[in-house]
Amino acid sequence: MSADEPAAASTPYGDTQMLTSLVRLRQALREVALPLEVPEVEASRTARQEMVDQLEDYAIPRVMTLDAPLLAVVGGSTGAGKSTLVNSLVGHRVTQPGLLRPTTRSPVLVHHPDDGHWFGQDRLLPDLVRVSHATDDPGALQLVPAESVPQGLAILDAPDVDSVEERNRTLAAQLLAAADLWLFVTSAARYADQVPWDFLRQAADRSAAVAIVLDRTADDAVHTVASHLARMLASRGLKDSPLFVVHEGHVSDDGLLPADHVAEIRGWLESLAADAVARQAVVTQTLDGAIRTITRRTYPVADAADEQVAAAERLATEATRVYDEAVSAIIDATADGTLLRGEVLARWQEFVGTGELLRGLESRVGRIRDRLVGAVKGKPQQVERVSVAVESGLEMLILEHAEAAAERARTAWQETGAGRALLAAGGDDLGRASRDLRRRAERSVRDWQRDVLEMVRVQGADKRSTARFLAFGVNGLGVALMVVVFSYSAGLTGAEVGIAGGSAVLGQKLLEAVFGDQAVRSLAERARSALSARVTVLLEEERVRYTRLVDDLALDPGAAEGLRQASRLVENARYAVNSPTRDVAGH
Ligand SMILES: Nc1nc2c(ncn2[C@@H]2O[C@H](COP(=O)(O)OP(=O)(O)O)[C@@H](O)[C@H]2O)c(=O)[nH]1
Ligand SMILES: [Mg+2]
Repeated sequence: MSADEPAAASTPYGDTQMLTSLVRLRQALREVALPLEVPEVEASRTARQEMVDQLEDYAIPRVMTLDAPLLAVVGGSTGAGKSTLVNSLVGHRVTQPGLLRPTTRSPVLVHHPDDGHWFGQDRLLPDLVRVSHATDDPGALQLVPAESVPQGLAILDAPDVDSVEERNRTLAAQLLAAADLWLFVTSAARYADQVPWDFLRQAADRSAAVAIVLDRTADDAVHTVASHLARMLASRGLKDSPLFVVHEGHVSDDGLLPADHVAEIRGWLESLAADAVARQAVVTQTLDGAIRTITRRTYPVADAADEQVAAAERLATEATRVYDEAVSAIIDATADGTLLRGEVLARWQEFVGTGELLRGLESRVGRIRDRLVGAVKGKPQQVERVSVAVESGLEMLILEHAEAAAERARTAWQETGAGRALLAAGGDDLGRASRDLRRRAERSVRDWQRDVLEMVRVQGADKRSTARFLAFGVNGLGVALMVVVFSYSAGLTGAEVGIAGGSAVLGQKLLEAVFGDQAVRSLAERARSALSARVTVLLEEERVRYTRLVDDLALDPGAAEGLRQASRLVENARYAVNSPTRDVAGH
């Protein structure tokens, strides 16, 4: 036996370029976030996890310790004879055979006593706790030293690939992904089953070294089954895999088959263990295949990461669009005369009076002014009523639009799985305006009214004592300015004067009489943009309830490219390893 020959020392796989690039790839895979429920995301998550697992369980520790013993993992269907085969190869019972099974059982790894240090916790399969006795813990790996196992080779009895227990199936897959060599056991009864072939197809895809064991097959069926099986293997890319037949035999009370039934396969394993070059070839084939497959599989995961970023952007854009529209709709409605109806108009008319005041408005400004003064005088509580009507009119307008926007944003998000999941996670009823919006809108509208009064006050600083200013007062001029703002874009002038428009024009004339045309235009402009700003802020807080859900995902738009880059570095390292310009010693 030559197991401790330093074969790996001369293997280019052992160089640091490969190791560092694999570690970096694992990191990049871990960093890719796939939180949004877009179509097919579950498959991407699974793929990513499988790759991380295989890097941690196998590829990285394998590259670090290339001269570790070859690990043969015995896999296959329930009752195929795996455990009996392992016991028979070892020569005594090391693993529990039988059809009556506990729901889970920790896998058993049998190795030569001198090889024990290769299988510590920090090596292959680091998440399986090493134990020295049989347990029912599927998170444990039982290590069994046995003199009869050749140095340089270890055998692992894996759970059934088709176990009724999902945990067992997952563990079987994890263990096979960490194998240097698959010893895949099947039987006459099971060799055509779908599940084992799904596994074998994966092995073929990643060029894992596979040996097939046809077990528990009656002598008279061996020829037919073996030739059929060989054809199936050939057509599935496994024609180079050796096929061993273990004839159905009497199982001893110790659970062992007669030694000669397993002699051929035992001899093959021993010669592999003894031949450092052949053993290294098996390890390298499987390792290289695993690494090649992982690099290839990172690209769809990177695409999935891009898709996450795109989906997040679509959701945020959708919510933003809905709320932008709501802001525009509110701002339009505050300027197109919409607000000069109902309550606001009625209160305003009470304040300024109507009818005869409107008649001849254009031609007799001076006289109207006098009459207005007369009409306004002594009615301070009516100014207050206009102000209250404006306040509730604006609030209602804002609430209605916020309510409709919330509903529309929810409807838009409901259309995709990603949106639905975010809405569900969002907890609060996002389809409604937020509960404190009414309170915030109230405050905001009052603040705006204060803004307007302040503008009037500042504008009138040098006119405080004029008769006109005094006649209307800051409050009276303030509501007039609000009314002017509400008709701002309506173009309600001259010949088109209706009742609402006429009232607005009246407000405008009133202001002009005090401040002059130019000043009124600028006041109206400023009052209007102050209102727009406040509405924008209010609705922004409503929108953020949606976009925060997306922002909280903290998706990194560069993650996908980072992953592709990491994958390319591994490919480069593989190329360097496999490059024909490199001699055997890896120089
Ligand atoms: N007669 C006979 N029984 C076998 C043979 N191999 C396995 N068995 C029995 O089949 C059952 C299942 O075998 P086991 O090794 O536990 O299969 P596993 O599920 O693949 O591990 C056990 O009761 C074994 O004793 C064989 O070659 N001949
Ligand atoms: Mg078993």
